[in-house]
Amino acid sequence: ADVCVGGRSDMSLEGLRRTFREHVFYTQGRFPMGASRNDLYMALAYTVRDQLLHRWIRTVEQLGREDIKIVSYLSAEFLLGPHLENNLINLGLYEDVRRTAEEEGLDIQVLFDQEEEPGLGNGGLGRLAACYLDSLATLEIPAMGYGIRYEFGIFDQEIRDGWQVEHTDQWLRLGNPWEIARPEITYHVNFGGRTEPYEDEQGRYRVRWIPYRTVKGVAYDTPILGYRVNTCNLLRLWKAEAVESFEFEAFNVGDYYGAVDQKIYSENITKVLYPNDEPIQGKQLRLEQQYFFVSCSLQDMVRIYKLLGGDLSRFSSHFAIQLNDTHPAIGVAELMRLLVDENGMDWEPAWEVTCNTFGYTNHTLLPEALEKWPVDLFAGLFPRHMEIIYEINRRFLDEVRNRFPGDEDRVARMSLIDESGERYVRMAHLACVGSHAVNGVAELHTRLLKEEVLRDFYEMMPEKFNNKTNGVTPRRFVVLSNPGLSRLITGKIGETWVSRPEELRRLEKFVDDPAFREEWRRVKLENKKNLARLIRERTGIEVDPSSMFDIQVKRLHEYKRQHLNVLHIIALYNRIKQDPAYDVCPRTFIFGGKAAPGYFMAKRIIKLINSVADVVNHDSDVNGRLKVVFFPDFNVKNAKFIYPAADLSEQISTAGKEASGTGNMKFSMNGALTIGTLDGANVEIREEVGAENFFLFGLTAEDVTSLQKNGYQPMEYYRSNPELQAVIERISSGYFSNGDQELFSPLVDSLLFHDTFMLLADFGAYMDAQRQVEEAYRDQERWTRMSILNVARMGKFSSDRAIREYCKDIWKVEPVPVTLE
Ligand code: DL6
Repeated sequence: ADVCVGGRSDMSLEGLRRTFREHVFYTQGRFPMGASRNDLYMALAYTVRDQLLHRWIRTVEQLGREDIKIVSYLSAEFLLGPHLENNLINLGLYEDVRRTAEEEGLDIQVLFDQEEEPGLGNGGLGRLAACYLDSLATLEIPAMGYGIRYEFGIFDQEIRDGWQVEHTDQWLRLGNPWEIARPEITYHVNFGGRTEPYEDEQGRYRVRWIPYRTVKGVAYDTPILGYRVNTCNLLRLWKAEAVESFEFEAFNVGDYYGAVDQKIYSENITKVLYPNDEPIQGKQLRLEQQYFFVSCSLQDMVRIYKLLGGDLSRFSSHFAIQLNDTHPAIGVAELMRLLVDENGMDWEPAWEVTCNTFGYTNHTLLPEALEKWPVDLFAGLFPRHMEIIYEINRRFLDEVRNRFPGDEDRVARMSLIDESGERYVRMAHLACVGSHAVNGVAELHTRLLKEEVLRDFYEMMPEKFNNKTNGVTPRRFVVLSNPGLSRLITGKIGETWVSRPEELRRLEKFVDDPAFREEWRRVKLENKKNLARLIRERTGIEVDPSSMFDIQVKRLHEYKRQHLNVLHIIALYNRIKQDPAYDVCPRTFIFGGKAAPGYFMAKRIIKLINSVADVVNHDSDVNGRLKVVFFPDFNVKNAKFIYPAADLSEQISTAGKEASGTGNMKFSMNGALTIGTLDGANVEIREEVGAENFFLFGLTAEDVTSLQKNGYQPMEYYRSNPELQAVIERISSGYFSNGDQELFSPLVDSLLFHDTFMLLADFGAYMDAQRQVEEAYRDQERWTRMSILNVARMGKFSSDRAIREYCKDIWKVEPVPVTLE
């Protein structure tokens, strides 16, 4: 502690000012006058990081106790978003630093804008991991996140001529002040080659792996501070590098270019984040990424545990490892390899340790997203793991046969190897078998997992299954994003709601207070003006902040049905064209989200949105009453302007397809009302906020299944609904594509002849629900009331609640408060 007093951990304003100046000079090498915006941002980031390090070191000391259990969150994605503002809030320094910066003539917002976001995730799954890190630290749970330090995160999206254009995300270009490289923490990760049996000193049968190639993983650590606590956990991301000895070997025999090739090949492993929503089956590099980070992480845990003098047979009492989807599921085989091959344990105790250590969270029901790897590819890269998986499978299928004698169909369905055609390793089955807990991410999703996707597993081991409805952090998504609303709430009920959002319920008693409602609307209007400004800057489109902001931001996917939203817009447009005096409620439709670069239909939906925008926004009959905007490059950084500005949140996926959704929670926490289907967490949001404060429409998951079974005919819906016909006709006539009838024909054909996601079946109900939205919005007093009740009743969806449930039911861990002295 002495080192820190009066040093860079001095939290007084004078101390912070001094540290900042020192960083401008000594870290960035600038006189204040010559400092660029980036220099100033870096200096402020280092000043804040100094505060974190102090807490971090104290936290790590706690982690070094053998009697403490640590959560290890293994995730191929962490979609963190910018750190600076969040850390200032969590430290309680935001206001002081903002004011001090102002006194120094600096606009802190400009410095926030300077920060490159670490976009190390695709969407919901990666952002969930980031919310969970925030909550783990806030709840003072000793925890580590383990993942991949992608050199290029999720691509930057530009909209050019209405189409998505992808650009490499060079987030590390100007340096990353939040990470600390740990070149001394490295592990070797092997690939390929063969295995060889041998006898150990005790004469026991053993296997060794003789790999073909080896890559080195280097640790990069990022501190994750909790809200107003001293706990500062660790996010450890791995970067792949060449193993020096290999390079030198090649170099010494004169093969200089061979040596360089080897280096490039090794570094490729952590080069780029793969998009989801694209088939990944053949992508060897993706499988290498998964094994690479899992192996480094498990080796790290084993090293830490041994350092503490732990006995590996008790490994699961020190580490609870959560598999964030199946991406790290190979960890089950890798931990077995480390315990059995590398540490001489026998199979049975090693298996017990493994199962007690792992928990598995499933995040998708879509069959195409369930990972499976061709056996040849898998065995070629991981010959030893393949053997281990065969052995796990052999023992597991014996159990299945014991429990269900004569049921060979079931055995084939449950096998870790899919042998129905080309042979595949089923990663979800490996994760289920090797974990003591399996969870879905919303009640409906967990139920469907039990009834459908993992039904056989549920029947055999029901005790493993449980639900953990997702949550989001109110720090980033309310306090940071919506300071106006946060001030208003705190003014009424005090600030404890930030860490105990169930207290938001106390807002309910102000719901009929006209002055409070007035203030509520004023805050929303300010947020809408801010977003309107940003929209003008980014797209050149002028929007009216007094119109209803109807927003759908999320990854582009057919099951999320952005195109259903477009059908509604075109229907309203048609009504205006038919009767320019039609009394439409003025609305601004805002879309945002990235499409996987190889996802043809999703990219065409973006083009359709922009094409409809071009026509609607410039039509004099519409006269500005409807506006359509595609907000480019939706990410965590600009999300903070979007959620707080929404009046209406579009959560319109086909029932049974969205595992949970988390955007739905972020909108509602910021006072938007939801129009949505009974899908994912929408079901629970509606239960919480009250059916009367939620615009429900559409088929249920059961309806979807039975329609599918009975032969769904989209044409029937088309024929019986003239308004729908007119909408489709508008598109296929080339009206939105300068007469080009081909441009959108793949979309139209897919709707009319397949309509896998049942837009046509839901169109009528969606139009009706939108009419109710319009009616409610016209009565601003009623709308405000509904909005307040949404915020007041969203406490359940804090990630703190979700993490408390994981701690109690799955990880069996307790808070360990950290003191600074
Ligand atoms: O659980 C987080 C998030 C859910 O909210 C979304 O509903 C779900 O689609 C998403 N799943 C994925 C699956 N990717 N893979 N594999 O991103 O998880």
